[in-house]
Amino acid sequence: MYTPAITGTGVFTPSETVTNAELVTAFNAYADLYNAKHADEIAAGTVEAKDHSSEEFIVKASGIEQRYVMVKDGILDPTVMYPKMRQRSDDEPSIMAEMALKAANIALENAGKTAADVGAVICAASNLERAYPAVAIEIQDLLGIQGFAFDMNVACSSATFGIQAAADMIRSGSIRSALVINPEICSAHIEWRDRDCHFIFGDVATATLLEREEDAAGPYFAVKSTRCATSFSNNIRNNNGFLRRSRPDGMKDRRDMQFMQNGRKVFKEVVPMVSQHIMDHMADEHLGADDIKRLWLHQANKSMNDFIGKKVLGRTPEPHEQPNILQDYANTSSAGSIITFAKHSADLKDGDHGLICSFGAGYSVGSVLVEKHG
Ligand code: CO8
Repeated sequence: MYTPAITGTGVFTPSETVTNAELVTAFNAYADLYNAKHADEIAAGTVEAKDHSSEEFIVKASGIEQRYVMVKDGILDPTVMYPKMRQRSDDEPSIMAEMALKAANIALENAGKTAADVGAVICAASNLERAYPAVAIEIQDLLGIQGFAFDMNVACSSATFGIQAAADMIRSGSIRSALVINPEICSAHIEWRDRDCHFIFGDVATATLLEREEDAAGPYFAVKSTRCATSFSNNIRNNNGFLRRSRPDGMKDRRDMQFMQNGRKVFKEVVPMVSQHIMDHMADEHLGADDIKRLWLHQANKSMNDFIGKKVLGRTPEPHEQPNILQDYANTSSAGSIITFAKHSADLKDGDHGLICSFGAGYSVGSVLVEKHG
């Protein structure tokens, strides 16, 4: 048995941002157009008028101040309200592979390694731009990596489930190393025309290089153990899929083809589930709250993280003990906890323990307990 270690991480941040102010202006213009168009039905009570969104609500309810997006064109146009992406030919890199490549190269450089040192690629994300061939195999090809690659999807928990898969393979000796990559284009999946969720998501790609501990070329985080759990819930759901054309209303622009959630229920049900999951994981490793130097939590909602941190540590965490990046990035689905880890882990000292935890649709929750070396 070998000890797996996180030896490098990379974050690719898109160049375009959408601020809350821009978002709310566009949404309110869209709502006004919609209400004018449906004035008669609204007056007759057969159609519900759309209320305005507000910056104050967004910051108070979520902690989000802005988000990065791959393509801004269209998102803020009240007659469009989705990112207008260019059609790519089958002979050029897909957009997910392109952003994955950027994150992967940063992770490799960060670890002092090259593609020749990598044995497998896992593309783990909440949305994959096609069914096949696997995006992971395209990334493998573009990087020139030997071995194998596959895609996996556990929504917001894709990164930690991917890390568990890679860590288990390294531990058993079936591979020496793997890149777990999380390219998330949430902007193409959310419903920008729904004020309940139009502010939630952003785009990014993260990459995590896992190797055998003895192969690390610099400081690293040994993966002490991982823990994954799922429990079925319809509270975060998307009904798009390959059966869509075969349904009675075919390709109609139906609301349930984009991200849907019952946010209040998610909040109430997921916070205790995640807190217990982390506490059980720590107890099994004989670690108390004082033994954990840092929590790198999934970045969906600031209050959610505040509740989880307080429950797990038994006190209000200091900001450096449980850093957030959602104010800048919004919810980037599976990538959120990895961005936080990548940006807020270099200062940990030899022997310090920390825990990465993601959670979301499924429901799903995954935790990775790490120990700093070097
Ligand atoms: N502006 C002004 N008012 C608003 C707005 C807005 N934009 N939106 C809602 N309101 C109103 C509501 O209508 C409501 O009005 P009323 O009281 O009259 O009914 C009032 O404000 C309060 O609304 P909520 O109860 O919904 O407000 P909350 O305080 O609960 O906050 C949140 C809403 C932020 C959604 C919160 O519930 C939350 O964060 N919940 C957890 C969500 C979460 O973590 N979800 C995980 C999803 S991510 C995931 O799992 C990955 C899925 C796959 C990835 C998809 C990629 C795109």
